[in-house]
Amino acid sequence: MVPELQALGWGDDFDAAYRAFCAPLSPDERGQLTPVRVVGTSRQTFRVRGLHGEQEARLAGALRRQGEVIPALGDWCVLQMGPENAGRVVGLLPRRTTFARALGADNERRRPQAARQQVIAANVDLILIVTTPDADFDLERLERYIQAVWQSGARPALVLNKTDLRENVHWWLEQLRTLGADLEVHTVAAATGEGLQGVRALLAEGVTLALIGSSGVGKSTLTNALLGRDAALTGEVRVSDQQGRHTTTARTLYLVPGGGLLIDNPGLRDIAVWDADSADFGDVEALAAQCRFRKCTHTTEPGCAVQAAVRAGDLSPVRLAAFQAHPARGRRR
Ligand SMILES: Nc1nc2c(ncn2[C@@H]2O[C@H](COP(=O)(O)OP(=O)(O)OP(=O)(O)O)[C@@H](O)[C@H]2O)c(=O)[nH]1
Ligand SMILES: [Mg+2]
Ligand SMILES: [Zn+2]
Repeated sequence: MVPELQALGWGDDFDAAYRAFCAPLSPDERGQLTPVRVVGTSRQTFRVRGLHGEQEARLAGALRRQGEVIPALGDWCVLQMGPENAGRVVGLLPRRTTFARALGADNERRRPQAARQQVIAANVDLILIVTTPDADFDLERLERYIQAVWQSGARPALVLNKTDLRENVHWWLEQLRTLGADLEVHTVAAATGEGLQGVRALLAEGVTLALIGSSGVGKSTLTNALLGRDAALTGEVRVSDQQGRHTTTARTLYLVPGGGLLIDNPGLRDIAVWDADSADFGDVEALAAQCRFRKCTHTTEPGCAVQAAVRAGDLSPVRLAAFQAHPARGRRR
């Protein structure tokens, strides 16, 4: 596999999906295409990175009309190359993981036609939930975050930051351990560099890691420490109530020197998580019933009705990813 793409998180599954996308095209058409990863998003354009470095790209009209499949940060896309920064995203490859938040009723009233979930990041392998030994510390909220991460298909781990502020770090650590025996917990002080080697070790070649947590817990400070440069803006926390100021607003996927990819998210107020128990995948299950194999995993099997529906545009790859990541899925079989 191409090393440049591998460093960006490419894998056999994306490769197979990309080939399938290209298969019906003429060699000429195929020659205009290249796989890219979304490394930055703004309202109208995407920043994408692939074999030809980084560039801005627009979403092809046909894709834009299918509101549900708008590429998100971390997505692998098919880019139709053009003259400088005139590339167009013409395809979205199926996601490995989808970290999304349900949109509130308020948002739905204003944009009734919009998708009911907002994808925060796609194809993230590991999500570090950052908290601090102070007023932010809330085991119940952390538990909700952990659930949300599992639902996304990614693996959760915890980071207790600002340990330089406490003598009794051990006590806080014990509290976090009650959240799960196999849950990895890292204690760090991002501001001083203390304890970072454990987090650094997670950033292997091609691994995508994302940071979530309240505003002010030090996600951007940790990002800068891992990148070795001041890439992300950081902000003081308010003295009055210890709350952060929502410093981070832009969303970027950084390439970490030495390997791995990192997403520094804006502080979450609280995630209205995609409700696991009420999720209804009747449409996907009806398709799955038509697969050739009873134990089909709907990935690469021949005769898979689910993948066929995705290819035909009848089933959104986002929805399939949500179905694949769903914790209750295994139980129903
Ligand atoms: N004492 C101490 N302060 C820290 C540490 N890490 C970060 N801070 C401070 O905490 C404040 C907030 O840090 P940020 O990195 O901006 O927090 P954030 O999580 O990115 O916040 P948002 O972008 O608003 O979500 C800054 O003043 C940092 O200097 C640490 O390890 N120890
Ligand atoms: Mg920040
Ligand atoms: Zn199948």
